Amino acid sequence: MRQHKLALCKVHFLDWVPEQVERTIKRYHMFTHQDRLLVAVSGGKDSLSLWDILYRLGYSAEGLYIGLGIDEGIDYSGNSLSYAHTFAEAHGLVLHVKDIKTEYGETVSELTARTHRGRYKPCSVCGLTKRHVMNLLAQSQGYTTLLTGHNLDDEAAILFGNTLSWVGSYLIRQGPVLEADRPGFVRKVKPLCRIYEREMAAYALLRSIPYIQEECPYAHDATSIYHKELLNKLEGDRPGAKLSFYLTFLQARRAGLFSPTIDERAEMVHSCTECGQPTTAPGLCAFCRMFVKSDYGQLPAMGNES
Ligand code: Q46
Ligand code: ZN
Repeated sequence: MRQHKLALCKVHFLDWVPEQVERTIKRYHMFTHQDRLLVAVSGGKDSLSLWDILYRLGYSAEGLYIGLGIDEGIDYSGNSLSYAHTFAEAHGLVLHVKDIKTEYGETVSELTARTHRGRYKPCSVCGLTKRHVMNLLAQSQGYTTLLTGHNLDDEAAILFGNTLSWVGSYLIRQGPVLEADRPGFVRKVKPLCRIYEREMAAYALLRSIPYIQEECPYAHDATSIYHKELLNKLEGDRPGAKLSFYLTFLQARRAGLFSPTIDERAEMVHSCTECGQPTTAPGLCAFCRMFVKSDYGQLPAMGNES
């Protein structure tokens, strides 16, 4: 690991990763052993490894798998669900499964094609759907904290995208912890935010965690992949650049470099008239609006929100 000037054998690497995650959990006051934790599990290496690390650290965490119905010839969603199931069963852990088609009548692919006449990319529709379902389940079942498997590469790419266009409202909210500072929102945390993607891949491999290797068929369209490639070039020349980019941003944010606008400070939170979830605009939330067939109004710009 050139970025840490550190070389470890398998045994020590498999101890090092959970130690680093535990330090991150404590450093950012993410949660304690008394919290009710819900991990968003996609069947990929990051979320399954996160669940594994929590298990090894003695935290009790349940999983949530969201069936998005992404099936572009490879049954991506079906395959990823079976990896999530396999892991949960092997460790005796509870996995909640929410299927979008069953619950709402359409898959993410169908929704993308229908709503907004295909003007939005599947990732925008998917992101909105996942955030809605995660918050709804976590809140309705009394979980205190929602955990996602975003790693350092994910966070640096999101930060890079938001910095390129200086999206202040996202920059101010990006970080290891998103507090439940508005009614109806569950606290969200990212315990892997300081671990490189390569390190997570090595962890999953060395722990022999079976996970879905294929990329989501829509991933090639995601701008974040391009940003990751750019950052990888930088990291190749300057090991540690990604970590430093992310950590110095957090420092700047803590120092008050970004502050909410007057409009954002005055922003009210309403309850969606359909699902009861929080929304900043009165009436339907963005998710429920997406399902209303006659409404082709603006979706919020969601691509870079994590
Ligand atoms: S699952 Fe969904 Fe990702 Fe696929 S459609 Fe895009 S956002 S790439 S993490
Ligand atoms: Zn709603």
